[in-house]
Amino acid sequence: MMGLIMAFFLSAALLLLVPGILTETEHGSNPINLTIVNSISNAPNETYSADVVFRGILIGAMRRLQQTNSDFKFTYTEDPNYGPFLESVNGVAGDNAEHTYWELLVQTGKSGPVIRPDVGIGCYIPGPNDRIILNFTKW
Ligand code: B12
Ligand SMILES: *[C@@H]1O[C@H](CO)[C@@H](O)[C@H](O)[C@H]1NC(C)=O
Ligand SMILES: *[C@@H]1O[C@H](CO)[C@@H](O)[C@H](O)[C@H]1NC(C)=O
Ligand SMILES: *[C@@H]1O[C@H](CO)[C@@H](O)[C@H](O)[C@H]1NC(C)=O
Repeated sequence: MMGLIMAFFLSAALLLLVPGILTETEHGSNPINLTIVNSISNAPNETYSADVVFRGILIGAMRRLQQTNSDFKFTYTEDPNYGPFLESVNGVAGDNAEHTYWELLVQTGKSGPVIRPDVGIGCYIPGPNDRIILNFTKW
């Protein structure tokens, strides 16, 4: 009898929890802006909005954006130690000989400071209202 009552309360608790879990993991729950800046050519900035899933990585949002918006394209190479290295954005590629690359910067929150994450696009987990800045620059 005790066991039955316990089971009843447990399943009731689970039913209450499930919708919460589904909402949190629902795709589209974390909107971010992605701004493309070319600090070398001074081409005008481009801004896209994208969605990160709950605790999702930046490259996931970039892949989804690429699938749904034909104006946004990127390529990357796979580093054996650090994962995806962002190679080109919208046809503009970094070049070792010219010492150019795509730098990953993040303006945290609505109007917070701009940080330079110590991980790449495969590890960075955007926070709510982050503005991701892909800055084509020199090293
Ligand atoms: C030099 C260097 C760079 C140069 C590489 C230029 C070149 N062709 O030589 C440049 C300036 C391009 C660079 C960029 C970035 N880097 Co860097 N870089 C280094 C550094 C200081 C030395 C690497 C090296 O020469 N190793 C010796 C060679 C012989 O080994 P290698 O395996 O061939 O090295 C290659 C990889 O390291 C690769 N690489 C360099 N940085 C990164 C970052 C990522 C995410 C990936 C996938 C690959 C990668 O480029 C090297 C040359 O091909 C290391 C720190 C260290 N002391 O190791 C950080 C380091 C590897 N970089 C790091 C980071 C975070 C970045 C950036 C994401 C920074 C940013 N916010 O923009 C960007 C990459 C953005 C992108 N486009 O994806 C981190 C990676 C940590 C992690 N777990 O992800 C490190 C460990 C420094 C740190 N902050 O702790 N980097
Ligand atoms: C993205 O940028 C637009 C225009 O600046 C702004 O209205 C919107 O709030 C931003 N979205 C996010 C998630 O920061
Ligand atoms: C492009 O975006 C960067 C990063 O936010 C900003 O510093 C710069 O002023 C912008 N440039 C233009 C022309 O809007
Ligand atoms: C992009 O890189 C240039 C050169 O390092 C730097 O001066 C500029 O502040 C960076 N852009 C942004 C938006 O931070």
